[in-house]
Amino acid sequence: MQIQEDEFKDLISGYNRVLYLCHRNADPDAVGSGFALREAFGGDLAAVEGVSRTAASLLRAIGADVLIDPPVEGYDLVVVVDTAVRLQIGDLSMKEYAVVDHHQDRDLIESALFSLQRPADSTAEIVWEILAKSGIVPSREAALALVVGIITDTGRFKHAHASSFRTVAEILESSTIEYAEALDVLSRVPTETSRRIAALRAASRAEIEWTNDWVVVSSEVGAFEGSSAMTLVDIGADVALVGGMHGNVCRISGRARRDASLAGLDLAAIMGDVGRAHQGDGGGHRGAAALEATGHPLVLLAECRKRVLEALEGRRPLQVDL
Ligand SMILES: [Mn+2]
Repeated sequence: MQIQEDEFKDLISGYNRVLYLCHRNADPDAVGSGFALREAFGGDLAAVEGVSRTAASLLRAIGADVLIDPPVEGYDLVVVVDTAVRLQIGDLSMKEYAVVDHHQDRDLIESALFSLQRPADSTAEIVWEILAKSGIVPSREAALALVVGIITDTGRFKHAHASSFRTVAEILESSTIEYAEALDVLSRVPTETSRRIAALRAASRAEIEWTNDWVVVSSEVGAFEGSSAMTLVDIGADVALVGGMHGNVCRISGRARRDASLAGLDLAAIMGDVGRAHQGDGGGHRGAAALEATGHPLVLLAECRKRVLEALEGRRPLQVDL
């Protein structure tokens, strides 16, 4: 059952013990959204396997903790936050769960008790709407967490739509936090040498293919596929695909310039198809998506690259007059 923001409060009040569960390697959008919901409606906050470095920095700033992999049986309801694909929560089996999310995949919501899923730049934006419609004014910690979630999920507003700016303005107006405090949380993230090296390796090993209009780059690294792909787009790729092995699992992250998405490329669909064809799954957004599957990164990268080139073939970058 798909619900609206103003229905969440009534539904959630019907459950005693609620767990807000974030995806694996939870990011600030997941953790911030889960934290604000827990504060507003009660319950516990948890993540699968752990949280990202940026999310850990946010948790320190707001003085909060998350449970890692708690047993879900003790809860009356699990609310899966910022997660659209079952793979992202591992092999957790949940009987009764709800979903609050901004991705476009339908995997998890199909058997959810209720779901609030709509396209938005971040889950934090949806959570803000839930709080507003429920007449709840969040604490400064929750306000800070939501703003940090919006900043990170929009790539520091690089991919933001008007509603993200509007939501941040509303949060700042209704709380005592300053925008600079949110930036402080993010700048506390150490500039990891390993992340920079991964990006440089991705660039030096890159396979570059291009047509008249599009440059598609793929590369293999040992870690930080997502930020490495982002770097490749920053330095000139229209689409970047970066893969690596994590144990027995191959993970591939894709990033695309807005032009490529506007021309019709849907990385979420491609990652989903290629992932499922190799005993895995994938998804995300049109311009930023990932898959986890079985196979050699070079094989899966080649398949993704082929699909990307097919999707872009004959399509020209749109001239958008804004
Ligand atoms: Mn998100």
